[in-house]
Amino acid sequence: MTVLLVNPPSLSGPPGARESFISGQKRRLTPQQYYSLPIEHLGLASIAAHARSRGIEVDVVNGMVEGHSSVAETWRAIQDVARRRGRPRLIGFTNIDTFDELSWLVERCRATWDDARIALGHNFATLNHQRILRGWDAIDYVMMGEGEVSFTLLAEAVLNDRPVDEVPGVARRADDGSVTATPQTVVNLDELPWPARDELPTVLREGFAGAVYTTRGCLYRCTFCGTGAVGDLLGRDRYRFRSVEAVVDEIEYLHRDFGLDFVAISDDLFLAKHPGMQERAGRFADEVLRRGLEISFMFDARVDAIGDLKLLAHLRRAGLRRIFVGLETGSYEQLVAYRKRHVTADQDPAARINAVNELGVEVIPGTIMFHPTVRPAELRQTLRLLKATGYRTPYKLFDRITAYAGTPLYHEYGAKGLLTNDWPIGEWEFASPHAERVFAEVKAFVTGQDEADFAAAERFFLERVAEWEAAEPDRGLAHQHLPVASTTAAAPTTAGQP
Ligand code: B12
Ligand code: SF4
Repeated sequence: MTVLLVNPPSLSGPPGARESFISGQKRRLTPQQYYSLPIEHLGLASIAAHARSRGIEVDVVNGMVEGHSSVAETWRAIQDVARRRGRPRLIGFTNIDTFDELSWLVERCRATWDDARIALGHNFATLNHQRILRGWDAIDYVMMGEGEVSFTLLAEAVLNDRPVDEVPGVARRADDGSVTATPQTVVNLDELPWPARDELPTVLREGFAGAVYTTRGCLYRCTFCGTGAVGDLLGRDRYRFRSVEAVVDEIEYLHRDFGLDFVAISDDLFLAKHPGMQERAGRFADEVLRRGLEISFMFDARVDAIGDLKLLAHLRRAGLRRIFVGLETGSYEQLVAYRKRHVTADQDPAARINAVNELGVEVIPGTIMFHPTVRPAELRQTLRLLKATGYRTPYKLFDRITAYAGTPLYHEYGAKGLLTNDWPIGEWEFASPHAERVFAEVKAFVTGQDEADFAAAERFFLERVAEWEAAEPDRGLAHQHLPVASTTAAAPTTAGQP
């Protein structure tokens, strides 16, 4: 009898030439780029730790970290656990954008162990629990929001043949066929055990990063973001944080027991412009320095949170090497459309990036090059921001926005008739055939080469954009774009910018 948690493999590449997540990342990125990428599943690891602390045996099969290159391989790994541990009674799946892989695995589990209970958690499941429970009979429960307490209580109920109707945060089909959900409990993050680190040795061996979380949720509501949408669904008070001391204790433990010398802080929003969050980041640096911890780290921040260079210099002294910044787009109007107002109309994010780079801290850009109504001038401006960071991978030249089911963006595209397929991921088409052509040609150029070179891809990209401009000039749209900073070149950094 066992309890299992499963992350599907998240394959990439075209049908017929599928590759594992790890191989895909290694093909697209240099080791200098992916060393800071955290690929452990901290969510499943945290649920496993909590359940184990209550005496429940939990196994985790993470097809992504185990480097599976087919769902069949993940299925074999699940069967191996069942052979060793016994017939599973409860299987919990997680998913960001792998619903098709997950459905395939769920069908196998259901056909093999017809009395096992099958649950699904994470943002996508939370936001789409109604549709999932109505459409997929093999899935018994959708776990809403954070899973540590709810999954542990569910496991206790299932293993002891008790009813689950009192378990918090569980959506399920009621006897009359309707979907019903129990409210979630809000956990105190400092009371949770640290995540189980079963996957960390593999992650480090493959050259990726170990991670800690220090906050949950987000104060903002960008239209494309699952975190913001879940915050809205479950209540606006979902932004919470751990104490700085507890976080540094955990990092110290990872450094001591796993030899970790770099840690990715995997919060959606480690640093916000709110004075309390700026002060907390300063205390974090104080604590790392006070303990003399020889560790470097990165975190995610918004553009509006990286204005205080004194604070960033202090964090740099404590070990800050990279900041992931969701720049999104060079168009101010588009930032407003995404509800991502991290600059005012007269501010240039490139100026902030340059200032951060000059401190010796790399900026890893989150950019969205293409969306349904993108215009040539926006493509140029987004490229300018991308280049200001100094981060070079040609794959960034054909990023396109994803309309995750359940997000405001998905509903907006649906209402505007832009979706060509609405499940499991919202697929959309371009308003202009020129945009479609630029996107397709740049993608074919980059993916058609074994070792794609950024400079060549950039030239190709700009030539295609120029052709589009010649065929369909932008008239009167210049005001749309963010102003150009006086310095736009990326400063060299000490960490060996790729
Ligand atoms: C690290 C990370 C990654 C890593 C590892 C992913 C992973 N498997 O966790 C990598 C780099 C691989 C990655 C890739 C992607 N990511 Co990512 N990632 C993150 C990040 C920054 C941290 C994750 C984390 O550690 N969270 C902390 C842990 C404790 O929380 P958690 O994982 O959410 O789990 C809790 C609950 O969700 C829930 N839960 C989760 N699963 C389950 C399952 C069960 C059974 C139960 C009961 C509960 C449950 O309980 C957990 C404990 O409370 C998050 C942002 C964030 N802060 O969450 C984005 C985030 C999850 N990623 C996101 C995206 C979009 C992606 C990509 C699609 C990006 C891309 N275009 O390629 C890919 C998809 C990869 C894949 N197929 O899995 C989005 C998802 C948006 C959405 N609609 O849900 C997020 C939220 C960022 C954002 N704000 O937009 N990502
Ligand atoms: S600031 Fe980041 S995490 Fe928060 S809603 Fe926007 S994209 Fe999502």
